[in-house]
Amino acid sequence: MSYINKVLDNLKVKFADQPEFLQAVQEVLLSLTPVIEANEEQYRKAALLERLTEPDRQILFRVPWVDDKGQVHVNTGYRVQFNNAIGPYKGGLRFHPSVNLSIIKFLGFEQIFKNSLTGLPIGGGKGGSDFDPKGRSDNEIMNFCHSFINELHKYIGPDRDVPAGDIGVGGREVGYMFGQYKKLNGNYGGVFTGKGLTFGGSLVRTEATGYGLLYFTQAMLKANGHDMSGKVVAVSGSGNVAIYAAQKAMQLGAKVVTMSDSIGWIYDAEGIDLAAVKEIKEVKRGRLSDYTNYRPNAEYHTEGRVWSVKCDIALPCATQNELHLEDAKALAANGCIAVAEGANMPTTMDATAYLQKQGILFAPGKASNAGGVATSALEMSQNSERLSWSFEEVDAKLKDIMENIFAKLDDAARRYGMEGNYVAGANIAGFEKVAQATLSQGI
Ligand code: NDP
Ligand code: 2IT
Repeated sequence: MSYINKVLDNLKVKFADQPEFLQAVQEVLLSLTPVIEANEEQYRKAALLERLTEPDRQILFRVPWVDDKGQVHVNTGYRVQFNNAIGPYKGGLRFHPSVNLSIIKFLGFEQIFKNSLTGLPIGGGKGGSDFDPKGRSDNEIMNFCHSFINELHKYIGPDRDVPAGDIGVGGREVGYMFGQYKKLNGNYGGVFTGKGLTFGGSLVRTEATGYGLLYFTQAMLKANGHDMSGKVVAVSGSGNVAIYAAQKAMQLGAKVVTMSDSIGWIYDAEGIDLAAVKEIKEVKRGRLSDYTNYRPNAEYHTEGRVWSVKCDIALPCATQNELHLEDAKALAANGCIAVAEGANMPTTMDATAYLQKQGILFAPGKASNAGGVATSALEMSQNSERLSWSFEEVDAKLKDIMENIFAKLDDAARRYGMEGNYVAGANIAGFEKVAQATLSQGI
């Protein structure tokens, strides 16, 4: 049996209850086949794949907190410190009721290769909680964040593990967590990224994942004889990634016609009014169903998904497994030329395979959404040198990083005779650096 199949078979038995983790590992390992086969004896002996798929450590903890009525609640906190071969653990925190160990492990595993692709010295980690922030007051959010850090602070630090945001965790939550960390540790180290601009945050971090997604997409389109200008774009999600992806797409001359949240989706044939979406989502923390109050001609749907709309480019920016095979078929039938993932693992494996087979350009999230964590690493650099760079400076570095990532993927895919297969390119390029660092550092 091949080394990859042996490792996958063992993981399937051991982690049968972790479907998202198994999906992420399978997607990476299967596309590494030519690299592993070329070094099979060495990697087998060093148990390299076993070491890469078993986290360095997993921290699970109780998070008790008090709501505004005095009721005590208990949630579970997670931090999976997956791999620090190339730098301190780095990755976001997700607060969503669906969070469990499988989801945090899949995200942490993806993060290893994503962070490697940025070219910056950051390892892979991820954390979060099954806490549901929806409908909670500021005071309740603060109580939860403080309690979460009361335990997590023991395990993080600027050279150890640097968390940031993800679903349900933005500037407000990072501020509360940083404040409590500082109180408990008595130092002002850059232990979080995505901080407020008045206390060590970096310009462009808020926009970085969405902007980076478009810089990557633009590079991929250009290499294949296309351009963003004049394109019709379907975006899913209406959170941090989706909003700034839509903004940059519009700046590059495209028309964004859809967005979604966990209840429904909007179609605005004239082009999404982003100021309205920002007011609904960023200011009121409300529902997209309100969008038709701002734009009466737009449609609001609670059935189906945005992928049924005719578009040239699809940008899934909400959550994992939100673009299925039937959606891929609808996109292809409607003449879509490119799918670029803003979210982590939003496209199912069969949908990815279908899109690639149809010749649709496909950008995997671990490459195309790496702009967020890359800018986090730039925030760490600014904190270390006690300086703040201008918006233009950070934005230029972000664009450069995303274009470099595209070039790395393209090169890795070509080296192994898989030109245009950016999934394989991302996994191979991300893996090569981590593998080399791991082997160099011994057992
Ligand atoms: P936000 O919490 O800001 O927004 C998430 C959006 O996705 C919201 O519109 C939300 O709807 C929707 N959503 C969340 N869960 C579901 C679900 N189960 N079904 C349908 N819709 C859902 O998160 P981000 O924008 O930060 O994250 C979006 C994706 O991008 C995630 O996959 C994340 O891991 C990934 N990512 C984020 C980065 C970052 O820097 N923030 C960096 C790289 C990747 P609602 O408004 O109803 O909650
Ligand atoms: O998935 C991701 O890359 C993030 N949520 C951002 C992580 C970070 O440390 O900025």
